[in-house]
Order: sequence, then structure tokens, then C-alpha cells
Amino acid sequence: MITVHSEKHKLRNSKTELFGGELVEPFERPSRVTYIMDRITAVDLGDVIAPDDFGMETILQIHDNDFVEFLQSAWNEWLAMGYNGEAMTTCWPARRMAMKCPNHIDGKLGYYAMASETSISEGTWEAAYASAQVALTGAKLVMEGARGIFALCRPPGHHAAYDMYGGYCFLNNAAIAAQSFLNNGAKRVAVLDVDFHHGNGTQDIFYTRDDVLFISLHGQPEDAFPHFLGYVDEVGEGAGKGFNINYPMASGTGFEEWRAALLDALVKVKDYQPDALVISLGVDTFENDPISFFKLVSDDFTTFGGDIAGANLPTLFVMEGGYDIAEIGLNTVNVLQGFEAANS
Ligand code: 7XA
Ligand code: ZN
Repeated sequence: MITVHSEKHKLRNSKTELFGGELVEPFERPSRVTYIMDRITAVDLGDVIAPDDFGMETILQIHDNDFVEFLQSAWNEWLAMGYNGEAMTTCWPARRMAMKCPNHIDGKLGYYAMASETSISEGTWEAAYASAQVALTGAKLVMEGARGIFALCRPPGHHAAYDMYGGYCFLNNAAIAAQSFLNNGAKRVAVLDVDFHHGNGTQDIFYTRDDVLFISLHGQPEDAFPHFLGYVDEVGEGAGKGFNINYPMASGTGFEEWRAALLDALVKVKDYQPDALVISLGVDTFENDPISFFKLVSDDFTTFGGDIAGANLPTLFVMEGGYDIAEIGLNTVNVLQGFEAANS
């Protein structure tokens, strides 16, 4: 399987995450990609290629123009205030407050943030842009006939909504890839999100549309980030009604229950008859992930890679989360090898 990878992910190297009331080294850090690349090399998964540059067009079909301009300028606006740390929000438009974007960077951060753990740092926009190009390049290769492609996106994307960032995400790479499939001839695309966390951003983006089916398997929002989306009764609206499906699961969920949800989701994917399948691939479902609560073991990732291959669809894997860094390479590549083995 070909991997699309950009060295520019390293430009996203923030020093601080707000966690448990402290500023800690971010869980989402550059070495995640190093470990995945090491494993790709060790098992000789296939060629690794750099992305093409497709520009801003598809990004701006998915995200609000003002939001994208904010991402581009936020770091410099923050520096201009003379602040010493990285850019973090300290305020929000909470219930019954004005939903208007302020001029001050503190207000802008609050307006566009969906969570406060994620600081914006130097190079964040450049890395997010490159990550989106990785996804777009992967989509192009799939459209050209590849059975499966791995877009090694970093920073991840599935929490990024039409006009919100957070949960380590800035641009929604999976949604941008899905839109690219549609722009290039696909009639319908399915996005299946197997990251531990609910893909609130992807849900938000496609909630009123019937040309993208969104399905997410995740930790139940009562107990897991992003907490405010991901319930079963979120089924889509208007033309999108019936095209959003959530499988929230409880703390301690193991592979048997998780796989039953996956197989159910894959039946729904097949029934939808999409022209392409995008997998939001997070491996933070792993039993030792430091910020999650499912109990998958490394071999389970191989098994479910094979299950995904069973859908028999042109498939783009888009990297999302996973924070047991010592095992992230094994678990991620296990999915891709499971997929390849079931195809051969
Ligand atoms: O899939 N999303 C992630 O892996 C990021 C989750 C961020 C959680 C932050 C909670 N303090
Ligand atoms: Zn996650």
C-alpha cells in the first residue's frame, strides 16, 4: 500500500496542552509519525510519496473562509499581543451570549475553538495545510484506481468543524478528502470513523447532506471527549436525515462488542453503495492509550483491517488519533496490513 506523507507535519510542534489543569507536553506530537514511518519501513508496506499541492479550493468547500483566515493569522496576532506562551482560548460564547466574532485575538480564539486543550503555535497553519494536501493526494490516487491508500495526516482532522478547531485538529482532512472524491466524479462517499473519539467535526460538516454517509464508533459522550456530540439520536437533518449514524460505547469496551458495531456499520456502508470509503483511522482504541478507554489489543487492529477490506470499496485511510506512541506504528500498520492481506 502506498503511504502519502509530508515532512511538514513537523511544523506542528506545540509545546503545551492544557491537561488536568496543567500545561503538559502535547499527546499529539511529531514522534507519532516517526513511529508509524518506522513500522512502515520495517514491514515494507509499500512506497512512501510526498503530496501534491491542490491549493485552497477543496479546503474552502469544507471550511468557512473567515475561519481559515483566522487559522492563517492567529499565531501572528497572538505574538503581536506580546504574549509569551502559545495561543489558547480562555473564553467562549457560552449560552445566551452573542455569536459574533470579536476583533481581539483572545475573543477570536474563543469564537473558533471547540475546546481549550489545543494551543496554536508557530507553523500550525502550514502543517495543517500540508496535512490536508496529504489527504487530497490520497483521494486522487484512489480515484485513479488504487484499492487502498494510507494518508498519513498530521495534525489530525476529525474534530475540526466547518468553523471550529480543537481536539488537536484544525482542518478536517477526512471531510476534505470526501469532498474531493465528489468533485472528481463520485456520487456518494462514506466516511467511517473508527477513532476512539467521536468525529464531531465530520458530523457537523455533512449533517444536512445525503451525498456523504458519516458513521462513527466512539467512546460515549457522557464520559468521553468531545462530550457534546456523538449521541445515537443524532441522525442528520433535512436531506441528511438518516445519513449520520453514531455508535457510542461504554468505558472498558473490548473488541467483541466494538467489532459487532463495526460489522453493523459496514453493512450500512455497503447498503449506501458509495463510490469510495474514507476511514478516519485513529488507533486510540488501543488498551493502553493514555487518554481513552477501549480495550483493543494489537492483533485486533489486523482483524478489523480485514473487516474493512470486506466492504470491497476503494478505500482511503486518513490518520487521526492514537497516543500510545511506542505501539502506534504497530497498531496503525496492522490495520493496513490486515486490509491488504484480505485483498490478496
Ligand atoms: O480523536 N481525537 C483525539 O484523539 C483528540 C482528543 C483530545 C482530547 C482532549 C481531552 N482533554
Ligand atoms: Zn481520538
